[in-house]
Amino acid sequence: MKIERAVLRELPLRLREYFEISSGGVQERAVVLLTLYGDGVEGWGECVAGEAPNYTSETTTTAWHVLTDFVLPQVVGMELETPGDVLSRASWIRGHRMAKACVEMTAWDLWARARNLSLAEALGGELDEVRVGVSVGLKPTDDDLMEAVAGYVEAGYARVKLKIKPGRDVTMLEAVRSGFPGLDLMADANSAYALTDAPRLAAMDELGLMMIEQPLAFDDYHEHALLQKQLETPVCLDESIRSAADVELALALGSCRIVNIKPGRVGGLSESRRIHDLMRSRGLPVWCGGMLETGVGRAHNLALASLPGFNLPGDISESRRYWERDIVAPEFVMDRGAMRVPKGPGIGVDVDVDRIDRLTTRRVEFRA
Ligand code: OSB
Ligand code: MG
Repeated sequence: MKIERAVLRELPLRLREYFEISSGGVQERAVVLLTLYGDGVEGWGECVAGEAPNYTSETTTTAWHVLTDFVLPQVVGMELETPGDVLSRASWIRGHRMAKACVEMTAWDLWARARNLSLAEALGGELDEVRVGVSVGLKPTDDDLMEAVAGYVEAGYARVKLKIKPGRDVTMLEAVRSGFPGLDLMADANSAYALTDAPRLAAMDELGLMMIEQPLAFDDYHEHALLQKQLETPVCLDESIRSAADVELALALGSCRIVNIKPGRVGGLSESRRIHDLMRSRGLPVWCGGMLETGVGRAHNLALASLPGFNLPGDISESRRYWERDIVAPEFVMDRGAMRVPKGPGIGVDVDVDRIDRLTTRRVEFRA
């Protein structure tokens, strides 16, 4: 199929709650959405870059620049055999995986719709529903955190992830653990620690955490390997993993035992599937991360998480955990800790284009 047209939009959307991680916080999201057209259908995708470069070096602004000045002009007009082909003309571009992933994921939706397949089917997904968890941001006090966790446990989430940083860690986690003894619980440091903090991180071994996510530097493998040797709790890498090659390196060094896959971070769904296949072939678990997406990005994540190797609950929470009102219909809801994978063509949800157009603050269009 030929990619005939692309429309890139940016719109502000306010999270219901301020979300804080060790490296910064956000409430006003700048949502970047791409639409690709071809064969009488359209595909939708979302760029997961944040507003500030505190998770990876990309931002919504760098993604906008790379998409409009380099990637989209090369992609529009090209013929696709498989969705992954869309990036063949962009392979000379170093980095900018979130920008590239946005195009690749949109091409997957387009391609699946043109074949009347759900995105999950197109990817080889097997599960009809996926177990999901929730990621809870840093809160000012332990009381605030306990209240938030109680609400999510009540809602039925299959596991709870708590953001940590030095000073908001062992004591805070102990409080949550004693309040919720049987809860599937994990911690995410977003690179807030140094190897010299190993004893502090080892103190968390007593808490029965499923894993500690990205304790050390975003670009480090060696020190994560040295740390993993000192911990019983599995290390899960997030920020450090940009590709299947990175996973090979991390496994060879012993830097982690679990990998979080975010298609936006690794350059798209094709690379996500390679990571899934690699981890599965080693008998190691993966789970799908999230980037505070709207329903568009969430739909992509959910389809990916229907692959059989996603054996731990993902950061794929209900629409209402993020937004007063989502931009897709139906909104994403959970039933007893699980979310149904949409069965309709492509991402399987309707995108509210009228509302998106009303909210859009910048828009660029490319035609073949
Ligand atoms: O580290 O997983 C992370 C959000 C923004 C940046 C980094 C992370 C997160 C989350 C949110 O944890 C997960 C979600 O989308 O629910
Ligand atoms: Mg993380």
